[in-house]
Amino acid sequence: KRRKKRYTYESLTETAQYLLDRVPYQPRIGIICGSGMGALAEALSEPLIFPYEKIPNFPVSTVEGHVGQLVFGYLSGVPVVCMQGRFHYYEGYPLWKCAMPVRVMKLLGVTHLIASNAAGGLNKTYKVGDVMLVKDHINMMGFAGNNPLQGPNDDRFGPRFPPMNTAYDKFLTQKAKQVAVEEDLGGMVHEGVYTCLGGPNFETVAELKMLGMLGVDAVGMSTVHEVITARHCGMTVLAFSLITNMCITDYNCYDEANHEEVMDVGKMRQDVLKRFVARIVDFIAKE
Ligand code: R1P
Repeated sequence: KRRKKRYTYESLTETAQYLLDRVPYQPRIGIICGSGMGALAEALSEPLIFPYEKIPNFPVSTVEGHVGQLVFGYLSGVPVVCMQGRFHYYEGYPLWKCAMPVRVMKLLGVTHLIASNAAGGLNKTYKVGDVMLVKDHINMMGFAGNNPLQGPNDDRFGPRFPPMNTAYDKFLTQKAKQVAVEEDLGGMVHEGVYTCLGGPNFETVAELKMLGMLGVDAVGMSTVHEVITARHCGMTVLAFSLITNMCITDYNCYDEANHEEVMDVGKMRQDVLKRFVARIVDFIAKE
């Protein structure tokens, strides 16, 4: 049997319905856990867990540090759904497939997306363990014509040509910054520009120098396609990067980026991030 090329509105509705038939409420907020940050989902009370392989039409996670399950539950008393494991382009999935859970969230009733990621700090003022609230992104893969919205547009999700200048909700980002400072996250809180590269290799020195010149503050391999998809279907977005390593832009430095370090920093910061996300959820619910 040939696999369907793309998800349709109908097939994603089927996926959402499968979940709604098994969860006695509609989640309001969707949370995506970055590498090593899966513990964010452990903060949910009364968790209902769905491994991706059990959910109709869902891809499966193949990366270490991404468990691969949807967790429904309550955070700060608010019904939420958490992706404990996301999909990356380098796993072999096209961008529209990587971002499909966002559309499922929309069909579940989610209005706000909180996307987290582990990223390399390019801005020299950043330190490992810092949090960067994403104020904007540069869609490098989009420059080359690779975009999750590529292909026929279904107006039931959103318009053919969605604007992106207001992708990251300014009000929510300011609030999150305030919360991060109040919670004394233990590191510094920044606002900056994120970019997503295809991966899976980490960047060369020349690539990082170029990105720095373009105004990029943190580099990763996710989030951008999720945010584009979320904004396309009218969701309010907050995104943050945990700086898990500093980008090496010096040819005389022989340190090397590695995924273990990325996950370790995620784990190290998991408790503060849990509190941080719980407070943001509380704020959104009361907004
Ligand atoms: C590299 O260590 C991995 O960590 C980041 C990068 O994108 C890459 O997948 O993961 P998340 O963006 O999923 O947090």
